[in-house]
Amino acid sequence: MFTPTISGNTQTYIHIEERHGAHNYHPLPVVLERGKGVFLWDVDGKQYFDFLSGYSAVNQGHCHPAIINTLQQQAATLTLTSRAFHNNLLGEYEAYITQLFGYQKVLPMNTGVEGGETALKLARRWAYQKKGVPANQAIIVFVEGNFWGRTLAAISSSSDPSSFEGFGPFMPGFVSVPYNDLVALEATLRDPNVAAFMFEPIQGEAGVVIPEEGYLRGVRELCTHHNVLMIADEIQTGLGRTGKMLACDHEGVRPDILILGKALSGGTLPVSAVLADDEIMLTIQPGEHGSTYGGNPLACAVAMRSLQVLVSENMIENAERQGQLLRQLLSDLSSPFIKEIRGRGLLNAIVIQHPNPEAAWELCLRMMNKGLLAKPTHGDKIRFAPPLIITSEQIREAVQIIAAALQELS
Ligand code: IF1
Repeated sequence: MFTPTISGNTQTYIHIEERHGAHNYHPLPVVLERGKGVFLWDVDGKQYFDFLSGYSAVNQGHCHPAIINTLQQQAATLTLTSRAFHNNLLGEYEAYITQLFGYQKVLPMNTGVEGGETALKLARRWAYQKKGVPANQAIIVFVEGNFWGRTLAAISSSSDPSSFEGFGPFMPGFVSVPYNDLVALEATLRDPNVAAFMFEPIQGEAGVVIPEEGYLRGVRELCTHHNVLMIADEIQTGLGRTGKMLACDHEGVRPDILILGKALSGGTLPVSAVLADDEIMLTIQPGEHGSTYGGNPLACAVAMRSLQVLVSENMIENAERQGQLLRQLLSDLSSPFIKEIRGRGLLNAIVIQHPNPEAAWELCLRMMNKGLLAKPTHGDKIRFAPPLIITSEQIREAVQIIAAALQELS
């Protein structure tokens, strides 16, 4: 097994974490202390390409100057009022984001999983108040291979034992169908108690699983036909990551409930948002949902700026262009260790084929050694998702690092 050279400095930081922190992660042995654009630097001053982008939370690049400037200005002015009182930025932000995405209302939350929980509460309320589902009988349909967070509801819908094993009992009223299977979905949606179908337009954690052309349109048609809410979890695929503002835009479908997160703050603080029209959103009345930080003025200011720079700096078009270049250059390597290259925009993954089951991890260690950070998902897949500001020259340089690391795989 390849063991990378790790400085004493790096080891010191890692040991402190080992001693005092929960062991709920297994990070690469790198300790980062600075980020700018597509680059990160570790505590020894070594530079890396960031090919994970905080799992798509840093689409705008690390420490984007305009976003940081807004963060600093607002942080020195007013950060939190709670929703017990109004603040001067919430309405402006709500108007901006609802007009940008074409929905009547937004419910601001913080983490992505809170956005998912909020969407499901709205779907259940709508089912009881509008669809006429009997009390406490609402069904939510998910897909196998989903990932939308770590809460008890989120893991109750998971098909991945590492997410749910040992955390039971689980949330009732959740069923799953295979991803990318409209026949199975149609059969399930016939149940009159189904409130909603929640899914990712491209499955991120599952390893950038892209459904067949027409799947999104098929989901839209089936949900409309069966009076079931279509909930799109665009927390990872949204905000330019796949080369469109939303992954749903690749097939021109409009979900009934849209969930955003991650890059909504440009990687500065947790900001999520749930967008829907009045028929759904107004099924929750005052005092029935919320959070301490949801809609705080700091988050509102940063989210508006993060959305503005995505558009004004043409990051979405760049993601499409650079993603095509990245996949082409990876394909041109014709590496015997790459079984598949897949992606949309700058949400990409390679599937590794190698006798050593740890090959993907070893490749990530070798890329780290050469100045590029990426992480395997589900064993043999490596996600390549750099910030959307990356240039063609940087893509070429990064692929050279990937090629050199692949060469070293025995
Ligand atoms: C971790 C994974 C990615 C998400 C989608 C909701 C959420 C996520 C599509 C919840 C969060 C994060 C969680 C993070 C690593 C990362 C991740 F590997 F865990 F699965 F991206 F694929 N919907 N994904 O991807 O958002 O509550 O985290 O803000 O370390 O657990 P959150």
